[in-house]
Amino acid sequence: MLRSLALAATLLIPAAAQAAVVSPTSYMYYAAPNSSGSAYEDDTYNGTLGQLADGISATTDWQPTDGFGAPGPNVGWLNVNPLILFSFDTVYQFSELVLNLQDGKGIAGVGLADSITVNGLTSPMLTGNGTAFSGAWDVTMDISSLAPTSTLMVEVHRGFQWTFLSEFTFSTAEATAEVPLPAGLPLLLAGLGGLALIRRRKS
Ligand SMILES: [Ca+2]
Ligand SMILES: [Ca+2]
Repeated sequence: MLRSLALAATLLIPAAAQAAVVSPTSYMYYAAPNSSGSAYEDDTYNGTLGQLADGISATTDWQPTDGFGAPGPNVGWLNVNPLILFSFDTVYQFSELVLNLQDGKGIAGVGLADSITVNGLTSPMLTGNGTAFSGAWDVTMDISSLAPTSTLMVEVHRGFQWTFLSEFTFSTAEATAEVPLPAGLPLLLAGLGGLALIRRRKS
């Protein structure tokens, strides 16, 4: 019976151990975007969620989408490090942060950040997307060494006057919230029942 239990448990583990994207339930600014006299705002932010966690990343240079007052996907900060607190529905063991930002090579003062700090953990220097000016860029940061938490304080260390960000995507090592016990329990019981039946037939 112990071996059957171990086998059933093994069969269940792959479904419970897959990495998963978790969305924050809210975020707030400790360093607000530049909204005075510019259009580079968090256009859908309602005090809880907005453009930084809506699943939409910028795919081009910011100028056609955000320039001249257009409500594009980017949120811009001028001469300050973006500082944002993200909150989640429960405690997670996070594994990865993917940040979409503009690598503008300093054109019009817009450029890649130097590094990112998450709950005190600082990334290596960001290297950007080569020598050509091509706008949007995803950078991936390993945050698997952080202690399990339900809040992440993110500081983006600016490299130029303007820092343009469009999306934060957080992943967890284990999809604990995706496999609730009521869904897993019947599977376990069915597995144990089937194994017991096989054993009975063999003997
Ligand atoms: Ca977005
Ligand atoms: Ca915007």
